[in-house]
Amino acid sequence: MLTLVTYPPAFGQPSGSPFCVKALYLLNLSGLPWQRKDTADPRNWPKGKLPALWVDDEIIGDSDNIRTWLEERGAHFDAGLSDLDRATSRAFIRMAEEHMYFHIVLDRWADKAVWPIVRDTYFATIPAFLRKFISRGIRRMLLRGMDAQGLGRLTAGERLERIEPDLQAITDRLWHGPFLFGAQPSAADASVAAMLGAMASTPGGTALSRRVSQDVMLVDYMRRVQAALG
Ligand SMILES: N[C@@H](CCC(=O)N[C@@H](CS)C(=O)NCC(=O)O)C(=O)O
Repeated sequence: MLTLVTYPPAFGQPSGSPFCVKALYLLNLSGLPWQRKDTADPRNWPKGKLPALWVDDEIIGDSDNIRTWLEERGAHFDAGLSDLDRATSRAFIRMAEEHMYFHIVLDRWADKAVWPIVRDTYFATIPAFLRKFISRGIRRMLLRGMDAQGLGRLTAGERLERIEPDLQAITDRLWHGPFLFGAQPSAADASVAAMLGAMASTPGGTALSRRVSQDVMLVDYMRRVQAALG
């Protein structure tokens, strides 16, 4: 049996981590039977991150490696896509995971009004009297990383302007079909819908969560992916 090690559900999403949601969507798309094991502590898993796929005595870390592992065993996530669409799909996945994702991180970890809600959800298993102390160092390190990456230096307004073309690119594709690359869900939907779901569900009513959750086209799309792969 395949076991997906994942962060627990949060904010109405199947997991607090969009990468875990992506892995869960890919597993459902593969058609293989699997089960989940929830943990809030990533330290003992590959690279200290989640998701991970646990298969007998093998542990595959990283959602990209999980995708490759499933494909090597027969999963066809991009069945029916042309070479051109497969190339575009790759770029959409990178856009989602290497750009959109960091907007979610900043929305959740940098916003002073949102952070206490996120902290009490992500670190719920740590006793309340220790939670602030333990999470403070983790938050400081993460925000330092975002500052070095660059997006952390933008104001919330500048971030919203920066993300808008990504959301437009997704919407442009959705004018042409129910999923990003046609009538059936494919690998890009797993990544993109997971990131959109996380954006929309960030608590505290941030500008980004409002932008995504009030966009009828994106909301309908997330519902379709959830119905097909969730
Ligand atoms: N490239 C990885 C990214 C996974 C990732 O960044 N996971 C985050 C949660 S969204 C994590 O576990 N972070 C824990 C940490 O950095 O300490 C993937 O695709 O699986």
